[in-house]
Amino acid sequence: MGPRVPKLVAAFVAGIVVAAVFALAPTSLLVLAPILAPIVAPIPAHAQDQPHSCGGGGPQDTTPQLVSMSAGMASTPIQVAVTGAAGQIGYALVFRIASGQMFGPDQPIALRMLEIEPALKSLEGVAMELDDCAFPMLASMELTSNAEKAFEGANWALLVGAAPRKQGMERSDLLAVNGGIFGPQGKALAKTAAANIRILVVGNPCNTNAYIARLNAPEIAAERWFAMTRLDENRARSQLAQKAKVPVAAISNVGVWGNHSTTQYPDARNARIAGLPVFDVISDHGWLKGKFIETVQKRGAAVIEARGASSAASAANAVIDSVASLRTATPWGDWHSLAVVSHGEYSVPEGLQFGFPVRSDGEHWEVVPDLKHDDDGWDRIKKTTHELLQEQEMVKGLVPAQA
Ligand code: NAX
Repeated sequence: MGPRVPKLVAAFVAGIVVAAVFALAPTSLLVLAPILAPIVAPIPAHAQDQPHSCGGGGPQDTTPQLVSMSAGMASTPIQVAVTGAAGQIGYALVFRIASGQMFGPDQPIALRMLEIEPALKSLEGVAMELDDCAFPMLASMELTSNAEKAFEGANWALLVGAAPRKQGMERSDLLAVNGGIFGPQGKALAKTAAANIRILVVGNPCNTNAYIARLNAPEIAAERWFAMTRLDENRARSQLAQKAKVPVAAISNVGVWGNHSTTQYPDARNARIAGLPVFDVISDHGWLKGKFIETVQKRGAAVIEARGASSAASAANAVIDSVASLRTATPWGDWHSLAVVSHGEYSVPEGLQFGFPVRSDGEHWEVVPDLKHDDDGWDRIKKTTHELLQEQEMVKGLVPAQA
């Protein structure tokens, strides 16, 4: 690593200076906008999000002072539906939404929480605690076990609730049970959500649950559906930062390809540390090609082993990050991970809900084109594609025949 250190330090310092300029002078983004626009184009068109107050410097930026400096007070509440709101991710998530961490501190929130009947009492308790926080921007709460009601007028739907995998359950059983949830929820969204709805599916198996819901809601553009691979990206960024002994903010361009499962491919080949290729900075290439990938793939199980419960706060945090990645412009040259509908990019069959590196201009998104992979990378992408195709086959009966 010897001669690379000065380069690394210089690049990191330069990165901090650029970040500081962006953070301290939001107007510089406006000046740069015309220059950046062609770089992120062409981006598939889809309708705009509700006007919002968040004008920070990128997906990670939720700095309250900057947000309130950059926008006036919004008056119309944004309608945010959260399913499984009394579950452990739900419990970690709704307080952050209500406090303004997802949409900015000036954006009123109407929280629409869906639970199954037996969990409604527990949801009442969550609502009582939300009341007790006296969040200034929490305009209203709807508690219901009726999906159509929960999604009424929703601008965002965060589909967290899902049936857990029980002992002895095959993956196909889990898919069938969850298909029974996500098919009807797709239909309900198509019926009652706002025209500018965007949906993030978290409940597992999230890629295929998103696929099922999307195909049951042909009225909603496919580009409005997302499944969450951001927790995997965040896990990968932390692992790389710890290995390189640099702050996690120095890690960028981490894409997680494919399924949110143990076949996912966290891509260190295209990732960067302080702007430099990871393979130039971390000399332990054996670790990058092996242990790193395996650690990220199996991190969920490792958390369960240690905590006695699956990831909740980190998953809720990744939901906040995912929404921010779509609502704010991706810093120039960077990308984030989201599972989106494939249009055949990187030879991934059309229609799969596939984890890709994605960039956004705050309104529209696109899969980052022209990234290179070595043979191992392509093999891993093929493997995770194969798994998703198998899942697709297993849920054939849960989606309309024409699909
Ligand atoms: P919990 O079991 O704590 O909570 C799930 C909640 O969903 C429960 O309160 C349950 O009553 C509710 N629910 C079940 N069916 C419902 C339905 N039809 N409508 C509305 N609510 C319903 O699980 P939690 O730890 O919160 O995890 C939620 C989901 O996220 C799981 O499927 C989990 O596997 C998945 N995860 C996804 C991650 C990702 O990165 N995509 C990471 C974390 C997590 O593993």
